[in-house]
Amino acid sequence: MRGKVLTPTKRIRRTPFSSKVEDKVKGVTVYNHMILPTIFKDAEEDCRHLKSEVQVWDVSVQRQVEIVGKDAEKLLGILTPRCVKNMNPNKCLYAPMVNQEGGMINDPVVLRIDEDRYWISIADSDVLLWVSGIAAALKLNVKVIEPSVAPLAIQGPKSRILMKRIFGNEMDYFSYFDLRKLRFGKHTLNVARTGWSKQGGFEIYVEGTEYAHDLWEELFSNGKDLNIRPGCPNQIERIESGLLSYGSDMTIKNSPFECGLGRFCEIDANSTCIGFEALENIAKQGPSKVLRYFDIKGERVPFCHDHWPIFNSKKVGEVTSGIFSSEFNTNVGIGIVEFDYAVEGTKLQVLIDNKLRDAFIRERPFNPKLKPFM
Ligand code: THG
Repeated sequence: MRGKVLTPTKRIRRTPFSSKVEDKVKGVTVYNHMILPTIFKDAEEDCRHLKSEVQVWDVSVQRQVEIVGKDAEKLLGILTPRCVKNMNPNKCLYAPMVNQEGGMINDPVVLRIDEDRYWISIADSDVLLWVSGIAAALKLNVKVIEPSVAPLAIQGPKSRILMKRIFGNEMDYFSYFDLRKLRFGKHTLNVARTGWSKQGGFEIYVEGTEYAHDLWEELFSNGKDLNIRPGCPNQIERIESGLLSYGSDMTIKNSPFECGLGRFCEIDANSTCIGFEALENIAKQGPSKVLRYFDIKGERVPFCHDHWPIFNSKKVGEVTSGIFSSEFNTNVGIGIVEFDYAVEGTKLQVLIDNKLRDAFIRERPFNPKLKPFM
């Protein structure tokens, strides 16, 4: 499939920013039935730039599933094992969603936009249908819709300097995952200190199309001396930083405990969630396999479009994401491995293109910390 043309259809949705980026992108993928840029110059150059400057990402594919109405909090408590009671409207929550067997449905960020109004900022699976189905079956007093919201991520060490030029000194007082309402002309925007990189940054939830291009132009005209560029989530940076990709690093077959999201399952505080009994059982027994990071030796690994089996005489797991990192001068990976082999430093073999390579387990990602702003 590589190098082939993606035939545009109505089902592959463009974004409010497609016209701004389509002349500059070298690669795109489809995520939530919508176009997501993947490469601008090349993955390595995009990564270097992200780590030293500021980028604006069209992450419209991070669709919002809006729950609004009297039973909104109740429904949210059914949808995630995270405790969402009296949720702080000034804080985003990373909140795994699971099915009745405890299998991952999605790993979204949740925002409380108003008293009875929440946005579930989803990864790539059809959450709108899942949530609508549950609301309908339980006859809850809510509306479930996909509003016209297109997140723009401003990422990189210079992102705060840029945001201050547009939104003022308030940007100095944003902690990680804070959510605020900021003014842009006559508009009120939801802005959070989040984003799918660990280089520092913000996400602006652009509503409708009225001011989308003005905001884009404002960012780029204020960012000239900061070497601003359009960008996109970068595979090298996100694997180094241990940020998980739903559909790649985990699927509906994995429990949150298997994919390192056990700490977001507050089953002692929320017994109303779908999958509660399953999660209680898995928590009691402990998962039989767990997510780990990998240092894969040898030459640069090829593109990992599926997964690579992991062996210790027999098969003991799978690497689900892997790429060469020039910062760490090795191949970095994410995968799921049987518990007995998951200890820091354990040497295993990974099968890539019919050749076994040595790989070492890491319990922490290569870049374990959020990088400070410049
Ligand atoms: N931002 C928003 N929506 C999103 C994403 C995002 N939707 C799709 C996808 N990304 C959802 N998945 C993730 C995965 C990881 C994180 C956020 C969304 C993340 N994790 C941090 C980590 O793992 O270190 C922090 C988690 C925490 O400690 O709370 O940021 O990026 N709007």
